Amino acid sequence: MAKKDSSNIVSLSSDEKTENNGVTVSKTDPTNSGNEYTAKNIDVLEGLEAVRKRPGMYIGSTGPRGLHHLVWEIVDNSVDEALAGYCKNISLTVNSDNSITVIDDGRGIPTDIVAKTGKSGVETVFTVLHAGGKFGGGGYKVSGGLHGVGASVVNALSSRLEVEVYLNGKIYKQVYLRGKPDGGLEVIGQTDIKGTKVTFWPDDEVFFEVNEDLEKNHIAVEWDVLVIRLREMSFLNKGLTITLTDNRDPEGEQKTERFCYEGGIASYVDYLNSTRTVLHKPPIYFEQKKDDIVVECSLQWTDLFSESVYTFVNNINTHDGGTHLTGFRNALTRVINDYARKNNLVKESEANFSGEDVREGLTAIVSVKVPDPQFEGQTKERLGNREVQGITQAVTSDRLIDWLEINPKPAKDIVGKAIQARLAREAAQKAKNLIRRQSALENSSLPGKLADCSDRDPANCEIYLVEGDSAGGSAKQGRNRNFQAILPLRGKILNVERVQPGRIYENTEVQAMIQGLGLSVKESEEEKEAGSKGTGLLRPNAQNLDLSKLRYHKVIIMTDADVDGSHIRTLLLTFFFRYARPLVEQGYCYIAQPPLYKVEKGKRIEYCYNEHKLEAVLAELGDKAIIQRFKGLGEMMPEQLWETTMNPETRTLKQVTVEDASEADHIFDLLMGEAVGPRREFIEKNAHLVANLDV
Ligand code: TSJ
Repeated sequence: MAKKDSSNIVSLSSDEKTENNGVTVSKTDPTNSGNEYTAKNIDVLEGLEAVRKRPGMYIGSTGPRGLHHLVWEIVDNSVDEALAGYCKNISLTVNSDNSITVIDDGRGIPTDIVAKTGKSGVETVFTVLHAGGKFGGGGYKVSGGLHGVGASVVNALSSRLEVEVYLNGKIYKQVYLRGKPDGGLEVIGQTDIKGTKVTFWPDDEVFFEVNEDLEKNHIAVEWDVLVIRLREMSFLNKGLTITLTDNRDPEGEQKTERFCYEGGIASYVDYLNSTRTVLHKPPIYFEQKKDDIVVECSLQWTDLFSESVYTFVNNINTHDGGTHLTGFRNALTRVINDYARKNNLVKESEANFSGEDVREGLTAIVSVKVPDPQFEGQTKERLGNREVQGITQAVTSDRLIDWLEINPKPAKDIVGKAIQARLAREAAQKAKNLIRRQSALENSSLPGKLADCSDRDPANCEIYLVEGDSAGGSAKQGRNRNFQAILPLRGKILNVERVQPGRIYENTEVQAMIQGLGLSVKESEEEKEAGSKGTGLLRPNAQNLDLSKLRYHKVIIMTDADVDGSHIRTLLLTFFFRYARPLVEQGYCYIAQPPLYKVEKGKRIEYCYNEHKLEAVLAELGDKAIIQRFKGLGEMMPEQLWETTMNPETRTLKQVTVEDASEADHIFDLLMGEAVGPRREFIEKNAHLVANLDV
């Protein structure tokens, strides 16, 4: 795989070194002249200046998500090294001063001079935009979405960065301050290990959050975010050990977790299905290489009604699927239909299973390694490489045919599940047609619980989806009825995973949302192909939502700022993600931010949206101040609710992105993969993941 490309690297002995504008260059390199170095040096500085000027362009945001992005940018380099087969252990430590250290036992970043830049490999990686992995070439690089912008971006956005390389028996070290070398790459000692260690201090000038009073708050990486992604990375890289340590506890207590899964993505499927009833054990697993493309899949059917299929390219989650997913799905549909017919499990007169029929209850991971991945779509989360489709399809077909042959008992159960799914689909279609007819009669019927607004122009209008009747009451009184509608949802909306797709419409809360929002359905491509006449079923991953009759251009989820509230928010986001994704994609979905506390002293009233702010306010107002904690929206006076959460002049709204909704869906899956007790705990621990959407 990644071989050293000697044409790019000129080894350098000390007597051949010369300095040029602070850049160490090689005299022996015939392709470079002094002037060129100067020009290149300026280029480089401009590059890193540009990163500091517009960090968002490179890492998406300067909030929590951008901060975590820095971590992944560094970790990805070590994972690449593991992907190339040279690294077995990665450790990530969050230090007490909020700096982050990543260590791997790979080959070590090359220290030789790179001809094109005239700098050491190390300095090139940290100071030249997009220089990562320029040596060697080949191999499978992480380079999707915002990933792969390079270590130089992390360097530019860190107040300080230290790198140590353990190579050739020596310890090399270099330090950078806000992206600029603070001295050269120096040998500081001897060693008999190999690897790379990087510590960086994310720049406080760049990363912060602004609170409601426009004050800057420091932000820090979050344990749970790191755990979820690092666990996923070790699932995706069979046998790779990743250790996470957090040394930030003020009492000095160290938190640490180690991830290593010999079963790779089969362990991932086991994990996701740990509380589900499965149709066969262990999960199906295969890995095969064809024309430089590695296809690795694991799949297991459960008795659930939904499908949970996650796809990855070079360890990156491709939320929008792509050619690998299409190939995988095609293989599945064909092979299972063929198998069912060959073994007389379906009658000749019966129609084929649809793709959705065979995927009902399926949990699967599809992970491909592609040398030059092309990412498409709005969020660059869909794989575009055409060649991957046929290869994934061929590999999946071959291996699935073999598995079904060797495992006739579970094979029969899987076909049985598809038969049930098809029956349910046909029954649901009848029910749906009934609803159609009803709504055709009552046409503009709106749910009884909806308190509508008077304005009829959707562009001006907002609807609040509110948890519970008491909060609904406060919201109805507090709102501006000209343009704000309130839809109270009673209790928890159903768990869309445990319900047959067609039957979600039987849930009154879901019906109320669909009718209230004015959602309708276009015929899906799959239904068109199947030749069915407008079944109009909203299906998982549906792109067939018709938003032309959407009644409000802001759909605002307003739930309590507690654990149950965040659970309901997760459920709603999961519902939107699976059944109404265009609503999120087109930016119509928002989350309201109700305050947690009210502090009063004399005439002065302050609302606090988090504990930090509460502490600051209490410190300022002293102990004469009075602490009211809002346990729920229903406890707030209508005027308070208006002032803090609903008034466009004073409120904060967070717009939900597809990524957020997808994350909620994924977290939801993880929640359901846990046992009941731990699941509850997990929801509590991760409530903030959904709460702190970073826009
Ligand atoms: F880039 C970085 F600074 F962010 C970083 C890189 C951070 C960390 C923690 C590790 C790494 C890193 C890089 N680990 N391992 C490597 N390997 C290489 O850069 C490397 C080594 C040898 C060859 C070769 O072709 O001989 C090629 C590469 C890419």
